[in-house]
Amino acid sequence: MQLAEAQSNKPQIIKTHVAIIGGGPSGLLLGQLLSKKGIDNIIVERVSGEYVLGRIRAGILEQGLVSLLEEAGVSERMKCEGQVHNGFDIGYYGKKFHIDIKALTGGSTVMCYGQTEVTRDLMEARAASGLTTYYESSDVALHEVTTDTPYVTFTNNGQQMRIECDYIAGCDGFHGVSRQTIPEDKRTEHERVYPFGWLGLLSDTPPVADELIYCKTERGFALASMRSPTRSRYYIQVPLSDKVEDWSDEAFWEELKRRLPEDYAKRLVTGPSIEKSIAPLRSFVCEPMQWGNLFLVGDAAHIVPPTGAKGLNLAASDVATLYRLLTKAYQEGDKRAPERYSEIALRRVWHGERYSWWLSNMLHDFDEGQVGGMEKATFDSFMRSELDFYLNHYEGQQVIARQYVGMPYEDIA
Ligand code: FAS
Ligand code: PHB
Repeated sequence: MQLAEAQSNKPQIIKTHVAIIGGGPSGLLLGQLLSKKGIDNIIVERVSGEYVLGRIRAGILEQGLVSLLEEAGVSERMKCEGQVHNGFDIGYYGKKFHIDIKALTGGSTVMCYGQTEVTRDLMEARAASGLTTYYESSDVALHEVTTDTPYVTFTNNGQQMRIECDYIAGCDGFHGVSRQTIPEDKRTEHERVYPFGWLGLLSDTPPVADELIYCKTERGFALASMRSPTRSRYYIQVPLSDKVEDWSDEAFWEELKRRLPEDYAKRLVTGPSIEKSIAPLRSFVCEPMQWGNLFLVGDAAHIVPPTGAKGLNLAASDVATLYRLLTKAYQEGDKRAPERYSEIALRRVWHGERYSWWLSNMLHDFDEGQVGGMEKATFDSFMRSELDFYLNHYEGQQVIARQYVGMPYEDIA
């Protein structure tokens, strides 16, 4: 064996406090916050940074996430370019209801600022901090996570690598390796796969309204969102059997017009799509969210249908909990603090899961014969009446608004 080959097969060993698997928003935000507390960390990411930025995902940030980005020192551009939203509309079979979240919650609002931009800001801050990220890594594997000396092995640029650390944060999304590291008989996975998907379109056209519009119609769900005053993000519910190539831009715009309230449909500005994709919808929770010194964060532990704009925001509350507990361990010597992560994180995760499942049931058209153990027509009638009640009562609108802005983060005493 050549010397060079022998060297590349001999793992290069690096040490850090926390090894972070995944360089999406969860991993990047956790890394930035830990670094601010003097807790060293390394990110191992499977794809390139450009590929991560190419994913078009979430658009609504809860106040909790906005505050975390401020704490991480990466909120400047968001404050300049993001748009504070005080409410949103719900179109209900052509009727329009305005949910004034600011009035209904005593002042809370949400920030409209794309996940792509959050990720870009975090990447730039990480690079500026000189923190290490190994992009385009393969064969990532987690080892001895239930001991005090866990480690991560992977291949990067042909070199075998080994990170020796105190803790591993599994921020590697739904298809990552971290959740699989928890023995199957030690984890419980809850799942609901929805019988439809969201066909999303991004266009450099002015948004049809200043705030979001969620639509429930006989033809199915639609959502009008945005990324800036010149860039719009739209979604329509489609059958799972649809393929994105089945949908021309023109067909998309025509269907969206049929689902928007009439006054919005009339003023919709259409244009060429710059991105178009179909996302499947599922509710998913893995319990527990930790195993020894491995902690699952964000989509690695849970998935929500995007109806309630909770996916990215639940990832953020996981990060908030984990970083504060790890800070107690390193700065206060409270080595048992991280043991509380899963219990605390799951309380807020289940709130977000139920809210997203509940809104999805009310706002979508279920075209499967049996839903919830009853005929589709019966389920539709129940859901139509439920949404009608919540929209037509102040207390009902308060319930919708309270969770849309996000439940408070638990104090970590
Ligand atoms: P992510 O999946 O974003 O990041 C995980 C990272 O880990 C990825 O970069 C991946 O490459 C990497 N990785 C995977 N396996 C690895 C391995 N073995 N080793 C190293 N790295 C590995 N949420 C909303 O609120 N609103 C929306 O509209 C919305 N739309 C969505 C559309 C789609 C198609 C998807 C998939 C999700 C959507 N979400 C939405 C949810 C989404 O925003 C997530 O909640 C958010 O990306 C969570 O961030 P992370 O936990 O960092 O996971
Ligand atoms: C988005 O802008 O992508 C978005 C906004 C709100 C949602 C889902 C997606 O509930």
